[in-house]
Amino acid sequence: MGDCDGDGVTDADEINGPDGDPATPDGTDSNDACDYDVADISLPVTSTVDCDGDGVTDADEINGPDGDPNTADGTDPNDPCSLIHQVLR
Ligand SMILES: [Ca+2]
Ligand SMILES: [Ca+2]
Ligand SMILES: [Ca+2]
Ligand SMILES: [Ca+2]
Repeated sequence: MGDCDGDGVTDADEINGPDGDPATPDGTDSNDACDYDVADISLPVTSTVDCDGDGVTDADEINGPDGDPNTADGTDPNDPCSLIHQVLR
């Protein structure tokens, strides 16, 4: 399973979209690290983009402090007001 843009969503999931059908326009761009469905992320994010411009990379926002995108310790990569707040713990 490739993830060409490193946004944590496999190319297949990006192209097929939530309904698994590549013929419907619900997919995301498998070559755009800022275009993805947060719910479809299954791999650690490896891109270095900061899509919402809050100064925290999408990788840090989605992976969270434990580096695992499957745990709910990350922040919203599309919300510039949602930052990593591990210092508050
Ligand atoms: Ca991807
Ligand atoms: Ca993408
Ligand atoms: Ca960010
Ligand atoms: Ca954010």
